[in-house]
Amino acid sequence: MSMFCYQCQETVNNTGCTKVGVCGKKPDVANIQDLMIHTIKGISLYSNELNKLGHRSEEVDHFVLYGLFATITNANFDKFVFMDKIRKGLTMRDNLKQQLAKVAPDIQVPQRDEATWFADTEDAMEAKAVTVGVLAMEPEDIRSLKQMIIYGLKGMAAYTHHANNLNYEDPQVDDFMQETLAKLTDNTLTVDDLVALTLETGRVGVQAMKLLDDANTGSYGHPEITKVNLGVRDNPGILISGHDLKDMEELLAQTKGTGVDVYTHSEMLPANSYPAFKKYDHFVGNYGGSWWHQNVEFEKFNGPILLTSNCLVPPRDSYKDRVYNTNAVGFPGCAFIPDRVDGQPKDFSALIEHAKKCDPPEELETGEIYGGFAHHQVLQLADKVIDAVKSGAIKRFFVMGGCDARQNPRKYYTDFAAALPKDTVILTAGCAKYRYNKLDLGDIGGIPRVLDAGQCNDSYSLVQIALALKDAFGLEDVNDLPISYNIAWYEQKAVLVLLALLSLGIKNIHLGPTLPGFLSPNVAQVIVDNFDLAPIGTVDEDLQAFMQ
Ligand code: SF4
Ligand code: SF3
Repeated sequence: MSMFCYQCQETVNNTGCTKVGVCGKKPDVANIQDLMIHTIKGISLYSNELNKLGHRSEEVDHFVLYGLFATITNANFDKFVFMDKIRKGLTMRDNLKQQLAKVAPDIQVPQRDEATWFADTEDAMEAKAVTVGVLAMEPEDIRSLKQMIIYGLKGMAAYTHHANNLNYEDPQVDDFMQETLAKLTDNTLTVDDLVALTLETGRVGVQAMKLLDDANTGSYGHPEITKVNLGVRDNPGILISGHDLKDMEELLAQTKGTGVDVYTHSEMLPANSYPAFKKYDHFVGNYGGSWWHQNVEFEKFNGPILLTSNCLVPPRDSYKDRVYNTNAVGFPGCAFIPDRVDGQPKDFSALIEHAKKCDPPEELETGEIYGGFAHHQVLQLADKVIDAVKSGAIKRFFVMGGCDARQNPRKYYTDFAAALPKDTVILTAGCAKYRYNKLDLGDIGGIPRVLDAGQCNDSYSLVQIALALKDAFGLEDVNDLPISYNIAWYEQKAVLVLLALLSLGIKNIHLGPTLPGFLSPNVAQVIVDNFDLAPIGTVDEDLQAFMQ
């Protein structure tokens, strides 16, 4: 076994990637990512104590976020980026240690390996990395819970990073991440301790998603109902993917008047519905489908592509020189756009000049799809929605958010959406929607049958909508609403979304296309028993169960 990773839904045989990742992650990268997590745990052992004493550091907060975010599935494949960060991380850890010794000499941080190890050469780091992987955690149930918590933290870090880019910070969220990372170094924690910490991760996850919702809507306005163009124009273009709206804003501002058009890909689709972006004439619409189509679609786009977060598929040589990464995204040999310095915008001039030399995008499709059904917009339609429920025109809502991915069983979600009775409405968020957002499912009295709240983090919007409906119908329990949850997961942001839903007491969620491979049989049973979480079955069986 040259690596071990089971953090995403496509892990080999739903048990673990041991030779190379299905995602394309090589063993040396997988192992060094494990060492990155080990490093931020060591930092957190000290920073957690300093945070409690009021000696907080934004630099530490952002470093810890980076370590979590960059190790998320399909974010960063560059071993040397991680080695460089780990060196910096060890210096940061030792500085924090000295600072703590000065301000609170009585506090004894447990001298666990995370707090003391050191390596600076590539060989020494690689030798260390293979000793700190997932399987080093024993026994199985403890490993399962600890890893689930780390995956939740990775999702939390990604969302918090995007919020931070918009100058929205929540120290409580950062404190929680560091406190939790510090706790995870403790080998005396019991299953009960870790179950409680899992739910707490979900609770703070709601707070992190709210932070990003506040950041996005506070900066760019509330998404509004929008018909998004799927076709192309005959100017050269830049394609922007991922989740970071600050990058979107700066790219649109810098491309204005250059003759270069801008298109969204995958999880950037919801940017089309924000008032602040709709005003740009050269913002043409959305190109293509969800992330895993990029090998074909990036090829055909012809122009440069900006990846602002996961999911990056290892690029083909034929278009690799057109792939630009930023934030936590990285791939050896691809260009990287550095972070903002002193609040100045990022410099996208290299992409713009590159685009000018490229052909316009090849047309993939034509037409339009609806977007913009985030909480503010839906609540403006609340009377119409409530009347439709009361009159029986809408019988049930199906929350079908989450992730998309490559494998054939995900056809289930297309078939499920198509098979739903005509008096049902799908509430969606995340790239899972691409399995059904181009089907012609019609509308109910002018309300489209697929209401797209936005990116995966906008699952927060779906929760807000559910809570508002609960109040409108005078219900005590959100589980009494005619809403069913049929969630698709792939990477760790979806893990956070799931933990957030569980922490809100939402029961009877169906999760697919498989339950996570990182759940040990006992841990899976605890979740199934306490939350009625179920795997998906066949479309017919599930429809029957949901409609009962
Ligand atoms: Fe395998 Fe997923 Fe890990 Fe990639 S991220 S190595 S596919 S489990
Ligand atoms: Fe998709 Fe990667 Fe998860 Fe934000 S882009 S939902 S998989």
